[in-house]
Amino acid sequence: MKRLLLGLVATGGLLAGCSAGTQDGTGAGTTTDGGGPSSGGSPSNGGSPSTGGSPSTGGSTGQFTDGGGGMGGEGGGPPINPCGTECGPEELCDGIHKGLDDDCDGTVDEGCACGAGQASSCFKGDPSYRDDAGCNPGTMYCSELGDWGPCMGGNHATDDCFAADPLGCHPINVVPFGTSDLTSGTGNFDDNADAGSSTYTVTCPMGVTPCPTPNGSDYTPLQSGEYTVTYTKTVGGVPAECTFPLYVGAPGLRVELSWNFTSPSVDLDLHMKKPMSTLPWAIGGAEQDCGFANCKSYNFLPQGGSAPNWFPAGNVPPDPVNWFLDPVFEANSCYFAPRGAGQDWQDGNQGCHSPRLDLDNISCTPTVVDPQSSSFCAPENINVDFPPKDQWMRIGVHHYSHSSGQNVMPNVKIFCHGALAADLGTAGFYDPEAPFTWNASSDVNKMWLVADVLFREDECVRECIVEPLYLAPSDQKLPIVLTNAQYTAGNGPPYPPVP
Ligand SMILES: [Ca+2]
Ligand SMILES: [Ca+2]
Ligand SMILES: [Ca+2]
Repeated sequence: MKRLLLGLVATGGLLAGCSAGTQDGTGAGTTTDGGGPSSGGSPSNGGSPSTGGSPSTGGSTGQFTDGGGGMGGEGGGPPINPCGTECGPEELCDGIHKGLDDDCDGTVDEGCACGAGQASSCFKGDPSYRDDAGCNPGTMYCSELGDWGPCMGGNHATDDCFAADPLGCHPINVVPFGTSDLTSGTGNFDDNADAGSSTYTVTCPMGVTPCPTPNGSDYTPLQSGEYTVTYTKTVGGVPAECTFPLYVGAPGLRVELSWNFTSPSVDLDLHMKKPMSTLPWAIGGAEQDCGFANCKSYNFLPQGGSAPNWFPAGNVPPDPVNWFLDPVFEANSCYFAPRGAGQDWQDGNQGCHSPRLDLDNISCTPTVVDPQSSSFCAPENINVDFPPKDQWMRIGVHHYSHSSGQNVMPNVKIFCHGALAADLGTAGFYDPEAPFTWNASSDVNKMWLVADVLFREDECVRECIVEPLYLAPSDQKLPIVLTNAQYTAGNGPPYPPVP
C-alpha cells in the first residue's frame, strides 16, 4: 500500500542534563569560523552549556567525522546516545519508525517502500537525539524506484546536532508570507562581527521558484518548506559563517497549488472536500467543497450560506475548530496571506477560519514581485489548522479556464504540521517519471483528484497519511481525472480504509 507516515513523533526520551560528549561545538547551525576565538570548543559535559561555543579553527563542516560523539562509536561509527540509545539491529519502516534511522547507519528507511509523490521528514543517526535542541529533521522524497531518496537538509545526530551550542546559530520559524528577522537565528554568533560585515543569503527548498532574496536581514518566504540561511560576517577582517534552517510552515494541514505561471491566462482552482464527504464536487461552492466560490476571507466575513462550517461549535484546539484566534498575532497564519487577503482576515479580528482558501489566482504576471499586488503569481492554498483525526480529506484541482496555447503543469504540495508530506503533479506521475500535464484546449473543465489525507495520533505517534490517488493499477502512476459529468455526479473512488 502506498502510504506516507509522517514521522512527527511524540516528544520524550532524553533526560534533561544528560548530553553526549563531543569533539567540537558545531551543531544547530553548521559553523565555520576562521578567525573567532578558539577557546570554548571543549566538549560539553554533564549538560552544562559549553562556553563560548565557537568551534576550534579548521573549518569544521559540522559533519560527523569520528566516533567521539558518544559511547558506542568505536572505530568511526555513528554517535550513540549514552543516556538511552534507540539504535537497534535493523531498519524499521512503519508507524513511529517512519522517517527514523532505526539502525543508526546514517541512512533513513533504507529498504522501505514508498509511493510516488510521497515525501517525509527524516532524521539521520540515533533517533533518541531527535528532540534535542539543535537537532531537526530534513526531508526525503520517494524515488521513482519506490524507495526513499536521500535525506536532505536538517541537522542530524550524524552531524553531532546534540552538541549544538544552544546560544549559537539555530533554527527559526515563520508562517508563509510572514516576514522573518534573520538576525534572530544567529544567536550569539554575530556578537563579535565587524560593524557592517553581516550579510545573509537564503537557499529555497526544491521547487520554490522564484526564490526570494533577503532584504537586509528581513526575509519573506512565499511557500512552505525548509529554507537554508547562510550568515556571513568578518571578525577582525577574517571571514566566518554559519548556516541555519528557516522553517516556513503553517499548523495542521496546508495544501499549496502552483503551476507554470509563465502562461498567464490559465485558471486552475484548488478544492478540498469536507472530511469523509462522498457528495459531489461543487465548483460553484457548497458546504462539502471548499473552493474559490465559498472559502475565501470575504465568504466568512460575514459567513455566507455555502461557506464551509465543518466542525462542531464549542470545540477548542487541538480538536478541530471553525474559527481560532491565536493570542500571538504572528501565529495567525492567515493574517499574512498575499494579495490583500491577510489584511482582510486581520480586519475581521476573529483569527483564521478552517478550512479557508487564501486566494483565487485567475491570472497573474510573473514579473510582479510584490506579494500583495493583485497580479502577483501566488500559489493557491487551503488550510485546516486543526485537522480532525481519523478522517480522510480529499484534495482536487479543477481546470477552470485556459485561453493560451501552452499546456499547464499543476503542482500540489501537501504539508502536515509544517513538514512536507507529498509533492504531486510535477513529480510522482507516470512511469518513467514525467509531469502531469493538462492540454490547453481538450482538458478544460476537468477535475484532477490529487490525494486523500488523514491525520492520526496515538500514544506513540502523531502522523499524517497521504494517499496519492492513481488509476488502477496504481503502479502505472496515472492520475485520476474526472470529466464534468463525473465530478458533478460524485466524489470519485471510495476513500481508503481508515487505518
Ligand atoms: Ca526507520
Ligand atoms: Ca538506517
Ligand atoms: Ca484559480
